[in-house]
Amino acid sequence: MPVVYLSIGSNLGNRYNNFRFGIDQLAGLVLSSLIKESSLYETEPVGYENQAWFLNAAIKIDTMLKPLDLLGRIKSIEADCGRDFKQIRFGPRSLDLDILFYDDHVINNANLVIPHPRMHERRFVLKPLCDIDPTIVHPVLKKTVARLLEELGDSAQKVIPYK
Ligand code: PH2
Ligand code: MG
Ligand code: MG
Repeated sequence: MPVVYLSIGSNLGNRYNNFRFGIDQLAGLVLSSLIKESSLYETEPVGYENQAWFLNAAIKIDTMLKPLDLLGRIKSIEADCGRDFKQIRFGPRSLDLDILFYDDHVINNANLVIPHPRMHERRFVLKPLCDIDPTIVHPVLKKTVARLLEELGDSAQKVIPYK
């Protein structure tokens, strides 16, 4: 079965409850099963700084859903969590579920780009992903996620274990 890694984030409303909701919904997806969850992190906002810190984690699932079907399911989970899709880019969100990798597929669709185009610049994505498996290889950059995390060096972006 295809293996998919996702990033999950929330910085609006009850972050922890939104977060649990997202994971429970992913765990209940048809034709899919949840394989692994990373630890949970509090992370400094990236891209648009004037907003609350996020809770972030990564998860690994396997699924028979095709990428665009999975995307459709994810969008409805986000909507069910009260996500307002008209909000500013990189701004506050109750629940954000992003597909990072879908096996080693490279997809450049108007609605879906995989691997996620900014994941390799984001400590809040790479750190949790490395908890799950540091040896995953990025199919475009041809580097492990551990290597990508290392290459971020000590750039800002605070990522702190959640109590
Ligand atoms: N998501 C964004 C923009 N910035 N910053 C952090 N720390 N965590 C996120 O999940 C995040 C972000 C857009 O989806
Ligand atoms: Mg998203
Ligand atoms: Mg996102």
